[in-house]
Amino acid sequence: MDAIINEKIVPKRLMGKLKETFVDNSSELLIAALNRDGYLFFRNVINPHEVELARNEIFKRLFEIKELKTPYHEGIFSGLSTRDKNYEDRGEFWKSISDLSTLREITNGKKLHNIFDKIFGCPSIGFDFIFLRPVANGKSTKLHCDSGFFTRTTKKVLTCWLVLTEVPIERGPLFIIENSHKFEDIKSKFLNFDVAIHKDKKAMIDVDTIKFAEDRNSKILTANFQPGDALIFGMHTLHGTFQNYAKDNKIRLTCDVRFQPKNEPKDPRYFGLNPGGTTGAGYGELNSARPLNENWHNR
Ligand SMILES: O=C(O)CCC(=O)C(=O)O
Repeated sequence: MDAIINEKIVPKRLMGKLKETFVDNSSELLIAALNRDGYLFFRNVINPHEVELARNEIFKRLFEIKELKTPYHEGIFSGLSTRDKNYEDRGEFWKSISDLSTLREITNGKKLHNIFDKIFGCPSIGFDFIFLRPVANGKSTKLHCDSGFFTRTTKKVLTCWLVLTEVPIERGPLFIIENSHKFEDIKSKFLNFDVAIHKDKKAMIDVDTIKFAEDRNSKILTANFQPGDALIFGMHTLHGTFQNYAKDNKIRLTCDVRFQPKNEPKDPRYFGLNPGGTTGAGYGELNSARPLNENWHNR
C-alpha cells in the first residue's frame, strides 16, 4: 500500500522502517539508542487484551453519538455525529472519555511508567493530560516537533505514541524523519518557542514533507503498527502522520502521552485533576473533542 502525505504518494525509495528496540534492554542501551536515533520503538508493550478493553469502551462512547457504525468494536466511521446534540460541552465529553479507567490503566499504568524510569534512569511521571486520537478517513497530522508544546518547565520530556487499533500504512500511522533530532537549524528555529505564547508562529512546519526529507537525505520512517505498540521520541524529533485513506473507513485510534523525570519541575497545564492543556482551555481545545466528521485545526 502507498503512504500518502498531503494528497501525494510518498516514493518508495524515501520510505524506511523504524528500528525495533526491546524493553528488556538495559537503561544504558535504551539511552544510547534514543540519543542515536531520536526514538525508541517497542512492539507489544501493552497486552492486547488490556488495549481491547479500553478501545471497546471508547468505541462504544463514539457509537452512542452515532460516529461509528454497528458493530462498534470494528471502529467503522459512519460519517455522522450527534456529539453536539448529546453533549453541551465538548471538553467535558472528551475529558470523560480520556479519564476512562481502562484507558488510564494503559497510558498512566505500571508498564509505560517502568519503561520511562529506565529510559530516564530515574523515577518518572506521566502527564495527566493525554491526547487520545480517533482519526477518521482523510485526516492527518502535519510535520512538527513537540518542543513548543511541552518544554515550558523542563526540556526533559518524551512523547509516547501508543497504538490502540491496527494502523497499517493506509490508516495513517505516525512517521519520523530520520535523524531529524540532529537538524541544528530546526532545533534553533524552535528553541524557546512556546506555541501558547508566541502566537504569531506555528508549531506545524509548512513544507512539502516529501521534498523536505529528500533534500535532507533522510528516509521517512514508519511501521505497520499493532495494538499495544509504543513509539517514544524526543522533543526535537520531527514527525507527522500519513493520511488515513483506508477504504474500509475504519478509524485509527492512538493516544499520545508525555513523561518526564519526577524530580523535574512540572508544567501545571498538564498535571492535576482538571488540567488546562496547552492553551488552558482543557480537553475542549483538542481536535479529538470535535465531532469525527468535522475538520481539524492546525497549531
Ligand atoms: O497521532 C497524531 O495524529 C499525532 C501525534 C503526535 O504528533 C504526537 O504524538 O506528538
